[in-house]
Amino acid sequence: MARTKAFFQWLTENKLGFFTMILVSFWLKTYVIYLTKFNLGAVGAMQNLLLFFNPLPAGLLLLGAGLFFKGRKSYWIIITIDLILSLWLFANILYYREFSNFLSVSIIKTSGSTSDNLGKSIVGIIHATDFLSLSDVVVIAGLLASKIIKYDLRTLKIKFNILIECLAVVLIGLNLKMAQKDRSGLLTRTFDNNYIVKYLGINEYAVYDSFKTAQTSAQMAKANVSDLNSIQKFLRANYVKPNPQYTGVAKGKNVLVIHLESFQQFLIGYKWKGKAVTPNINKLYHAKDTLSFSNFYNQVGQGKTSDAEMMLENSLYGLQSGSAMSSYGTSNTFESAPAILNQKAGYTAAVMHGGAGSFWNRNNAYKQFGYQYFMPLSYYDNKPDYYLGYGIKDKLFFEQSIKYIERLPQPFYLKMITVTNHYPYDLDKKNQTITKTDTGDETVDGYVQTAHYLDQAIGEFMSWLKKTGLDKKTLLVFYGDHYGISGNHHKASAQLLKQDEFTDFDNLKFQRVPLMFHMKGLKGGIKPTYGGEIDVLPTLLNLLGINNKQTIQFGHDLLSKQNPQIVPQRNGDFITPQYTKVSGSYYDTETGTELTKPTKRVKTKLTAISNNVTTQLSLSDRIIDQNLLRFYKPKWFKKVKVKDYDYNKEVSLKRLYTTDKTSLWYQNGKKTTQDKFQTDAPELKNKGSK
Ligand code: GP9
Ligand code: MN
Repeated sequence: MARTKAFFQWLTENKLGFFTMILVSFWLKTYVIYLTKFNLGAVGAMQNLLLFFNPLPAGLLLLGAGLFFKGRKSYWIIITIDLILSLWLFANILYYREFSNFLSVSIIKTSGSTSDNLGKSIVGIIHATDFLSLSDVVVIAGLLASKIIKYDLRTLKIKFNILIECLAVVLIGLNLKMAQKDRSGLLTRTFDNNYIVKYLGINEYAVYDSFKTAQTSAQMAKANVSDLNSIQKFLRANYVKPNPQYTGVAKGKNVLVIHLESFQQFLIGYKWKGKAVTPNINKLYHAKDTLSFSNFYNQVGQGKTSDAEMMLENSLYGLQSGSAMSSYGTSNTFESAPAILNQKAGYTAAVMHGGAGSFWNRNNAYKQFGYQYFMPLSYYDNKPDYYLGYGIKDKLFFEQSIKYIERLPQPFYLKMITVTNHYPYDLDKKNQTITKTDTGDETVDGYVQTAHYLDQAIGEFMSWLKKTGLDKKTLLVFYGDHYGISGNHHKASAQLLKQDEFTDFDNLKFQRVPLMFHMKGLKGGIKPTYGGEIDVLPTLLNLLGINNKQTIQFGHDLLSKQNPQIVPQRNGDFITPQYTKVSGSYYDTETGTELTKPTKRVKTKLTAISNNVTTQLSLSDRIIDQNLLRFYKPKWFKKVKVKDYDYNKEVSLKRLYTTDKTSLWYQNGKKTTQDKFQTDAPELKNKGSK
């Protein structure tokens, strides 16, 4: 009893007691808000520990700054700091509720153009419990004003205050170290703001974000229109005419892009224990009305999926480090496929993805790309058994997407991002219909299993397209975004390919991914042209008959006879039909032998290709780093305005569900086509599906 009393006295009459009270309440309140107001997805002991721990070091550092002041001032400065931190928390709770993402400096800066949406959505979404974020400030300030907490006017030793700040810095360092151990590339690859908050905390996120924004604006301030002019000069000099035989063959068709997660080319035709791993995709690859590419490479860097998306829809490269979509997607100007198709040919553009909308900053970047609809995880029914790894399992994803696809006005440009075939390739038992490979490398052996599952999902979706007749009106584009088996598995990769060894050269060849254009009546065939993700947009635009001469794109029509067939990799390596560069060494592409003593003539050629590759990469980087497309104002293209887009589910679905005579639903006699979708997904067994 006496002890409790003494403790209470210490809290209310001692400056350190007061500091401890405010620090602990800030810490615990932040933790409770993490758990209840955000969807940070902490899994495992380490992530949960860091989630609990991370408000403490920042609180200690920031609130501790108030200890340097004297007398009553010190108390009120600490309370003010707490208030600022709490308001930041409060603002994020509201923003998160709507956007599943955290506020960033660029959002706040561009709020002039987004304020309509922000304001509209924030009114009416405040919950009473949101005020928990401010409650401790109010209570403690009240206790102080009503003299229940008494001022302790003694001054703390400066050495002691410095010690507290040092301790905070050490704890922040420790936190960062543990976080990076659990998630390598946390700060450099910029996947998702949720990750930064989960691992490091909401205040550290603010610092990180401000730092990134300052870096970006410094780069942008330097740029002017002449920077763009010199790039345009390079692009004009390297322009090749698209193949006229294919110009407009898919004019007016829907475009349905299917993102095959982590899908490598070697899977096509691959058999395990006598069973084809991807029979449906194999069939598509060989179909007479499919244009397939056998030497098509992924060109992604650290931004993985997001780099693939950046290249496919903008014909701009990803960045040397981090993800362009994450770092620049919120504020940069783009001239992307969805906007081009919308403006030039009246397409409605949509993306469907059964994963978090904030991942790779999609929910912001897609607006700059000009997507009218973005349906992320929140649009999907997510029962406990439906989700795996990064999102809804593919079969369930397709099944649940039907109700949205059939309501899209036609022609549409739709991208569907699958996710089940993602590292670590762990598939739940009931979905396993092929055995794992037996290399003994755990991260490799599940790959055929998830790829097989993805293939089945594609098969189910294809039959729906056929049954509804949508296949006749649609150009399907399939692509693999990047490798599934990284370069750290040489031994297992050799075993999979039944090779004696697996060299760095083999690994570069392993970067091939499928690219297929499939459409009823398309003059197909398997083309050996060397190309990469950067080339998809120019190829697509030619098929759709959209003039592409004025655009700022680094790729070339893959069907063009004059295609230069130089495929840059993000690290400066390259592949051409003749020569390959891997980690600085040159090889003969056909034989794989290293060119140890190239002739002078060959050397000159290699240098020229190398220079072309590095020039392309650095010019593309400049466009993104310095936001150069803001200076690009061709007559035919209107700059995309973020405020024209709203991905709020209710608002979007209301818009989608207004009767549109061009929609599949309308053409099906205003009836759903859901019954035409059949799936063997075990999760839906009791739902009456086959
Ligand atoms: C997540 C998914 C995965 O939404 O697209 O991205 P990745 O890890 O493949 O880059
Ligand atoms: Mn991916």
